[in-house]
Amino acid sequence: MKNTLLKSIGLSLVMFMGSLPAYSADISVTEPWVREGPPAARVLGGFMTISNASDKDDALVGVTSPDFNMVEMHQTVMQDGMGKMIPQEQIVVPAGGKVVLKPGSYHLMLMMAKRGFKAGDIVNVELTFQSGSKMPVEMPVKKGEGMMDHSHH
Ligand SMILES: [Cu+2]
Repeated sequence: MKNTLLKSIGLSLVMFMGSLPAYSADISVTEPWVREGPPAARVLGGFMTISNASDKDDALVGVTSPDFNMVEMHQTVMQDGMGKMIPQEQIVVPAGGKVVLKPGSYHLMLMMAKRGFKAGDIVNVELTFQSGSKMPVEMPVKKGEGMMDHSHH
């Protein structure tokens, strides 16, 4: 009884932290965040670092969110001096390495939002990997001036 309670508290903590491995000992997600958009924005960009401690390549192959009707994986590439977003079937997480999803590079495109989001809100997503593991991640919404939050007034 007591043990069960402790376990569920531990699980809640993992869910709350959002950056610890949940279902795979090898894959971990750190620094997840979603860039705040205009108040009526229905498309937002999501970013995180995904690390793979195993000796086999893995790949992010799917993302779902209860808060968005569609989530795609994109890569921003420069074409003719313009940033263009290319949909990706998967994002490889190399063995013993990591992939960084960040503005101007790989990112999650959270589309058809079911409600508005502002800085301080949380976007829940579930990541599916090629290895079959799934991982829930809580992504805090932040203002998007790089990694630093410079307030403009
Ligand atoms: Cu995009």
